[in-house]
Formats: sequence, structure tokens, C-alpha cells
Amino acid sequence: LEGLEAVRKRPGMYIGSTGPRGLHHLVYEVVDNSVDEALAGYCDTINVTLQADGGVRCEDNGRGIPVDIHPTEGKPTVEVVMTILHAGGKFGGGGYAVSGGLHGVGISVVNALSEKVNTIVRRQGHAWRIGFANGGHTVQELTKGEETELTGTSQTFYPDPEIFETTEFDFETLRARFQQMAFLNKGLRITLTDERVQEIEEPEAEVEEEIENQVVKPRTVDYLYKDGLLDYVKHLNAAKKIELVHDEVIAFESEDAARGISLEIAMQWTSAYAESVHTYANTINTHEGGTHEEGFRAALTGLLNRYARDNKILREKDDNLTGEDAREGLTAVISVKLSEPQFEGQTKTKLGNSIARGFVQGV
Ligand code: 0RA
Repeated sequence: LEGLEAVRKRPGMYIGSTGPRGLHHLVYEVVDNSVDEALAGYCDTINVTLQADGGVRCEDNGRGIPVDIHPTEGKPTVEVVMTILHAGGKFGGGGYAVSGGLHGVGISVVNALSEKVNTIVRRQGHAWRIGFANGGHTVQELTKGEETELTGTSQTFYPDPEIFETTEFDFETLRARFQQMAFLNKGLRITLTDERVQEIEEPEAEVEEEIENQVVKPRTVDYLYKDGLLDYVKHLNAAKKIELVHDEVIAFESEDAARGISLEIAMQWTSAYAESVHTYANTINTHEGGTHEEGFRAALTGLLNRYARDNKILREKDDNLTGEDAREGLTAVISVKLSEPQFEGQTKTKLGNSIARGFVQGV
């Protein structure tokens, strides 16, 4: 628990800030754990609910966090994951989980920064419950509850108002991120439901009971994209008032399992003048680009020039097309996943791994 006290002392070091951004990172961290379970192939649905009581519930249909006694810690693995810093997620090895969040700090960080967390694991034929309060202290030991044939993990957390400047979540911020997550993880269904009571903007002049200016406006959004990035590019281009240069979105993917890197790309040229190239590493938006984008640009410019020369579209006396020529009107989404991403630059949103340059250029 000393670890969790460190988190409460310097929350910014773990979640960036204690403002609205940091608050929303709590949700991303919890959801990312479920996305990792989906990336491992065991989960296809994540439901997130903003509860009327201020809590956020995230439920998945994965295998459930293990409940057996941890071999070295001597308590249930789920308790270890929830209460020991850096114990979450990455154990078990294999694959390149780390879907993003604030660099996968772990669910225990969310526990540390919450006044209450209730965890339900459905696994091994039962629903198991464990509860935490006041920054990750176990207040309800793991109990084996009713029988169930379902499996999965449900996390409900209440951000600590003593830590955060505000504990109010913004539906639109979460909605946009979950839609992006769904585009980047094809076949994964993510829903977001808002059950909060909302104030009516302009109440009647004389309202007797306060309750009368409150109303429950349940909203749900539901995202599932079977073609992932291809759907993303269609979505981006549909939002613009432009013509398409070709009807079909170009989309392809490749993986080098031995070197621990995979790539998905979707692209389509439009009549726009500007380029619209979006890049991601482990589902984190790399606003500053990086090696994956460099590899893509080099390949695209080289390929178009080679094609143009081979087909006499460019004559001998003509200059090569520039990179800007090649990308004019291009909408593209590039998503790489790799085992140990290095994030660089001013905002830590520039991918640094050299392997991504050569891999993307080659594919
Ligand atoms: C490690 C091992 C196993 C499941 C998980 C982690 C897991 C963690 C989270 C966090 C949110 N949802 C999750 N779902 C699964 C299972 C290992 C096994 O069953 O063999």
C-alpha cells in the first residue's frame, strides 16, 4: 500500500494532472485493461456507464481477473492487481498489450485516486466481489457470491474529490475517445451510457421542489466497427464536403510476430487540398508523428514516383513528385502496435522506435 500512497502524494506523475484531463484518464485506464483483454482475444464487449451516484462502471466479458491466491503475495490476485503499483496488466507476458491510457499505469492507480471502488469478477462459475475505499484500502475482502456461467470483470470507481479539481465527467470527451478506440480495435463493441441526473438549463420561474429542475436523460452510444480503420477513413471522409478520387478505401495490414510489431493502414484520396494523416501507436494518437509516419511517407512518395516513371506518367525530363504532391487530398489512418513503444517530443506523442520506420516502409 506504500505504493498507492505515493500515487496520492503525486497524482500528476501517474495521470498527468488532477484537472479534467487527469480525471478522464482514470476512465481510460480502466477501459484500457478491458481493451487489453480484447486484444488478447478473450473479450468483445465493454460497457461503460456514468452512474447517477457519480461512479463510473466499466464491465467487460473477458476471462475475469484471477481470484486465486497469488503465489508470492499470499492474497487473491485480484486484490494484488488492485492494490499494488505496477502489478496490473502486464503480467502473464506475451503479445503487445498496452492499449494506451496514460502509458498503462495500472488499475491500482485508479484505486489509489478513488474514494471507493467495487470490483466484481465473474469467473470459475461464480461472481466474486471485493471492495476498496479511501485510496485503495481493502474494506471488503474477496467473497465468493452467487453462481454464474458468465465471465468478465466489472469495475465501479468513485474518483476522490479531495484529489481532483472536478469529479464531473464530460460525456462528449468520453464518447469521442471510445469511438476512436472502437475504430482502432475492429470487432470490439464499446458502449457508453449516461445515467446521471441533469439540471434543466432554464427552470420555470417558480419551481417548488428542487427535484423539478432535474431530469434523467439517459443517453447511450454504441460503437462496433467490423472493418476498423477502413470504417474510420470512410467516417472521416463522409464528414467532409469533398469528392472522393476513388470509391474504395485502400486498406491492408501486416504483422511481424517475431519482432513484435503489427501495422494497419487505411487510406483514400479526396479532392481536398490538405492532407489528413492520422497516426497511432498502441492506440495512442501520435499527434507529433514519428517513425511510423516517416516510414509511411517515404514508401508512399517512392512508390508513386516509381509507378509514374514505369508507366511514363512522368517523363525523363520531369522532376519527381514531392511528398506533398503524393499526399494532397489524402485521408489516411496508420496504426502500429509494438511491445515497448518509446514516446518522445514536447507532448510525448511522437513515436521514437526505429523498428517502426523500416517495418511500415517495407509493408
Ligand atoms: C491477467 C490474467 C487473466 C485475466 C486478466 C489479467 C484480466 C484483467 C482485466 C482487467 C479488466 N478486465 C480484465 N480481464 C482480464 C486471466 C488468465 C487466465 O484466465 O488464464
